[in-house]
Amino acid sequence: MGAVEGVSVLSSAQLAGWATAAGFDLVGFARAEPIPPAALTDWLAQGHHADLDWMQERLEERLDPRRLLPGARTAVALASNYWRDDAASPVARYARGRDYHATHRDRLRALRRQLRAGAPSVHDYGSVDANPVMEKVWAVRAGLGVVAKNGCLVTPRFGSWVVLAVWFLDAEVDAYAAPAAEDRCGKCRLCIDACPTSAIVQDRVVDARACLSYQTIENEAAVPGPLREAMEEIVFGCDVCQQVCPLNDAPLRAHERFAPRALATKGTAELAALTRAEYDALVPGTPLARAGYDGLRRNAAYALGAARDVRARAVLELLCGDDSPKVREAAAWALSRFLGP
Ligand code: B12
Ligand code: SF4
Ligand code: SF4
Repeated sequence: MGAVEGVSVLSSAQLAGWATAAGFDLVGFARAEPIPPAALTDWLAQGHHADLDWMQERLEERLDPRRLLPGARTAVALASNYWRDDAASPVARYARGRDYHATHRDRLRALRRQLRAGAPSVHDYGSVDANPVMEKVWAVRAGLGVVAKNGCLVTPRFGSWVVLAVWFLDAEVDAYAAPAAEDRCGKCRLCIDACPTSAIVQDRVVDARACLSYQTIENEAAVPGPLREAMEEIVFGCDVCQQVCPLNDAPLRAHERFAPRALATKGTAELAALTRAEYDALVPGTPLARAGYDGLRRNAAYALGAARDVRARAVLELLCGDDSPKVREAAAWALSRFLGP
């Protein structure tokens, strides 16, 4: 560690070594300079955040890391590949294994331990998803990849099959990345055309209100009619715009932590028929907990209705008498798809 005008200067090679040892697949460094507000404020002004009200809060912190960590100088962008060649599932790939929030928090803790030992005067702030941090922007600035038309960060090595974390430091590093300025999509628009709900409203801009990821993970209210009709084989999260992407051609197999848990190996009808005891036994440690028992079965009922899967008639009839109003409503709607109103 060195120092210039009272500010510590850390070795980027050493930090990268710590990040790799902690389990991250990609690491890059950007100067922690403020983010121009227009893209975020326009997105919010259009209502693209749906009812994710926390996206509207703490905007100053979201756009300027020095509000989160006084004197922040460096953003360390970190990514983990989660792609594995597992069987098809109605659960999005990122959510099949151990919850990545827990994995990334463990990895950030390991980094912080190294920092405390190696550079005790340096302060830090770590973000995994839920913090007021624009993680894709930092990943681009730190040279990990570019934001593609599907709105995802796409990296040269793992395509877009990565989840992110950001670690701010009030120290400088000896080498910063030049952000990749290139557009990797060119004339391609496969993701825009394949999106089952036209949620990619312009290049790189996703309207959460129409996105099945939002609808299946975040929306506790009833999913609007035309959107449920698009939920065939989609129960938790959506990968369609990543699945069709040619930049995702040759991903590498991810760490064992991302291996599918038992809950994510179940089919749609099995998820609809889950008992509370099975759910309670299988859900801990997985991202599926976010939907809750009723939310997961509601989504599965929608997906069976979207597919007009007559084999699921018995389970749907059972769900019509469920304690949860939203499960009952989804099951009745699904049955009406092949039995009539
Ligand atoms: C809100 C949110 C959502 C919303 C909105 C999605 C969205 N695209 O914004 C919903 C619920 C729909 C969602 C869905 C998903 N999400 Co999400 N989500 C977030 C969250 C919390 C904030 C994103 C945000 O700030 N959006 C607001 C917009 C305005 O910001 P932005 O997209 O970053 O846009 C900036 C840049 O892209 C850039 N930009 C925009 N347009 C252009 C154009 C050009 C030319 C350039 C140069 C730059 C540029 O400027 C913008 C603002 O400065 C982040 C975690 C975090 N804290 O960052 C995860 C995050 C983006 N999600 C993630 C994932 C994995 C998903 C899903 C794949 C999950 C799934 N399988 O169901 C889907 C993908 C949907 C999609 N196609 O984008 C990962 C993305 C990993 C990756 N490789 O990109 C993140 C980073 C979480 C994490 N820690 O890993 N998500
Ligand atoms: S995650 Fe699904 S619904 Fe959302 S933009 Fe991508 S393809 Fe469309
Ligand atoms: S499918 Fe085509 S347009 Fe969409 S992100 Fe991939 S390369 Fe870009």
